Parts: sequence; C-alpha cells; structure tokens
Amino acid sequence: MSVGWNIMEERFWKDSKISGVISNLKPRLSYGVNGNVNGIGNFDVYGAYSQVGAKTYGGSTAFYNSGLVNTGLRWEQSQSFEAGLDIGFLNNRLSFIFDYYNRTTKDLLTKQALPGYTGFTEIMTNMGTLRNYGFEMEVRANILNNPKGLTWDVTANLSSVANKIVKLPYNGNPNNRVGGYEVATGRKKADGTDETKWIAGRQEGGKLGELVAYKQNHIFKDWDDVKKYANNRIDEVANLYGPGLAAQYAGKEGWQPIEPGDVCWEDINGDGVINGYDRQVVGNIFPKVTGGFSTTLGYKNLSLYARFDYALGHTIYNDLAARSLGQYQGSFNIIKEVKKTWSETNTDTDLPAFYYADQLSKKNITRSNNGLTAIDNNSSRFYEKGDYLALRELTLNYNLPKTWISKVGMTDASVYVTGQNLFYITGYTGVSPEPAVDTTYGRGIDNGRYPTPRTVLFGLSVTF
Ligand SMILES: [Ca+2]
Repeated sequence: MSVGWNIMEERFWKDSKISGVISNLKPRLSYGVNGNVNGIGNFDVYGAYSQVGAKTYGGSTAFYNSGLVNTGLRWEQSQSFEAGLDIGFLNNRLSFIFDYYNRTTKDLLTKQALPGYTGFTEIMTNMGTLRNYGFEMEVRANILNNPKGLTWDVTANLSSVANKIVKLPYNGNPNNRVGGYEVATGRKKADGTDETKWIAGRQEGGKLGELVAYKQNHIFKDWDDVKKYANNRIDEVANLYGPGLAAQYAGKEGWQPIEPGDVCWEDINGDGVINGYDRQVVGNIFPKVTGGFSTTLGYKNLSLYARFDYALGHTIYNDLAARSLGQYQGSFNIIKEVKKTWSETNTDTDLPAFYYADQLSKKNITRSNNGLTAIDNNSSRFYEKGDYLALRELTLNYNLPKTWISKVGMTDASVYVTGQNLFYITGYTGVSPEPAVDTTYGRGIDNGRYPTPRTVLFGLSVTF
C-alpha cells in the first residue's frame, strides 16, 4: 500500500515561479506486510526420526526421535513503513531521493537451544521481534552537459541501518535474555557490591552483533609501570599476580607474575582483580553506514567511469593476527607485526611480548577461549575497525568513430580497459576490511580470508 503526491503536476505549482527551479517534488508514504519462510527446514513442523547405527540395537536396526515437533510454527511477518521524498532541481539535473524506513519482523524463525537433559539440542521456534530502521539517500547530479565537449555525471548513495531486539519469548530472565555476559558497570551498589549488567547475547532492547572483549589499556613498559598500575593486582583469567603480592604467590603452582611486556587490562570496577566482570562491548560486526558514489566523465568519444563504495562502523576480530602473534599451536607462520611486539629494547608498543602458546601462559591475547577461534573474550587489541573506501571499478572507454566502423559493417564498436577492486583505503590490517559475514567460525571473525581479487581487463566490444 503506498501513496505519493506529484506536487509538480498541480495547477498551483505549475503557475508559480518556483516550478522553474524545483522540477520534481514528490512526497511518498508506504506500508506493507511480507511473509517469509526462509530458514525453515522441510520437517521442522513434523519432527524427525533417525536411524541408530546399523543393527546395533540387539542385532536389529532401531530408530529414535531426533527432531522435535513444533506444530505451532508460523511464517515470519515483516511490517515495513517507509516515508520518502523525491526532489529535483533545474530540469532534474540535480535530484535527491530521501527515505526513512522502519521494518519490524515478528515471529522470527529461530532455532532455540535446549538443555541437554531434554535429549534434543534445539527446536525451531517463532522466536521474537526484531526492528531494522534507518535512512537512505541518493543524489544524482549532471554537472556538465556539453554534447560537443565535456560531460560529467555524479551519483552518490548512503544508507544507515540500525537494529533493535523488540521482543523475545518469556523465559524468566530480565528482558528475556538469551546468552550474553554479566559484567560490572563500574558503579557500586549501596551494600558495596558491584552493580552489573548483561551485554551481547540477545535481550529485549539490545542489538544484534555486539562484540565483547577485555580492554587492553596499554602494554606494561617496565617494572615501574607494572608497579604503578598492577602492584596488588590478581588476574583470575590467567592466574597472574602483581609484584606487591609476590610474597604470597611466588612459586605457587599455576601462578605467574605480571611482568613488563604483559597487557595492562582495564579494571572496570577498580577492585584490583581482573575477571569476567571486566569485559565490555568493543564493537559491532554490522556496519552503521554503507554507500557508494560514482562519476562518469566524458569528452567526445572518450569516457572515464569510476565507482567507489564504502562501509563505516563495523568491527572485525582479526583472529589471524591474534593466532599468529599468540602462537596458539607453535606451528603457525609469524606475521611481520611480530617485530613490533614488546621487548626490552621496544617498550613503546601496543603488542604484548611474543610468547609461545599464549593460551597456556599469560593470556595476553586469547583471554577465555584457550586458543579457540571464538568471537568474544579476547584482547580488545585485535578487534579492528573495518571502515573502508574501495575503488570498485575504473573504466576508460573509447567509442570508435562511426565513420570508421560503418565501412566494415559495424554499428557500434568500442575499446576499453577496466580495473576492478583496485584499492581500499582502510586502517584494517588484514587482507580485506569488508564485514566478515560468512566464515567457518561465524560472523565477524577474520580467520584468514581470501582477498577480493584485483582484476584488470582490456576489451573490445563490437555490435554488427
Ligand atoms: Ca575488576
């Protein structure tokens, strides 16, 4: 269902002087409901049976109930509201399209994990309500328009996306939370204990895609620095103690000293203990803003086209760098950043001292995962901003003059050279700054992806 008003078609508009400047003006509103059954398997409504090995049940073949029935499954329902405005100036040589959208998806088809004692790992449910909202904008400009000389067109678009979890099924937890981590807010309650909150996971009012880590404040330069920040510190994550506690812990089995070259973690609640309460959200896997722009410059038979795109606001966990500098298995190749790790002659750095098997010693890099590739609970140092601008395409095209090609029976012919994925401008240190949406270990993790291939093509296009 949609309505639009072509104001420039109205009599009063045509009669007014402003119609000479504003050539298009159209406010729009739309509302619609869509259904979706993507993500639902063939037998989710009916449940499933599987075979137990081959004749292993007293010499016979047996079957067991391997998938739960959910006869109440429904389609997902998306309600979209959109408000927009098209506006054009000077015979539409400059035009804008603005849109605001708000899409609420109800009855999301989601697999709900089940406790092991049920005998099942999960059940397909209509889990909750998610809202996506944002702005979209497009600009088109015909800056130069000389049929015998220069022409120049520019287009640009931008869209911002945010998501919010609106509703989850009742499960007795505050905000019907599923998963996530309990951390300290940094404030104390009246009785002196820590005020806590839940981050990441899924909860009503929360966002999808949050990344959680221990915040690296800096690398301890020397003993003075260790004593200044961590003299009486206990690190419960890796069983480390500060120099002031040496009398108590030195030589105690399973305990190691905090030394220069180790990470100075942020102690959120200031209790002198580093533990799970000292974790925080360090980013989100989803870009906040994406878009692109293109420009076409023409002079007679020659044209130059360039197309850029960008994404801003997403964070990537650079597991490849963490794994190499943490030497979780001791057999990985070492990246060149190892030269920047802390040593007695290189104390001003943001990379901890290079140890073998970080997960078995100081846990300066992989904090609570024992060296597994996992998105959360690592050092914040390896969560990198993925902001980038890419030159996606650059094409130089020359249309051969008609007088030449008509002699050999062609109607159109051009030669061109085109390059794709020519460069990124980014601060991300891995091979590709694009959001890691689909890797072996899940979204947001760069565990060694292939770079986007850079290609250069020379071509000849002929029409007879
Ligand atoms: Ca603490």
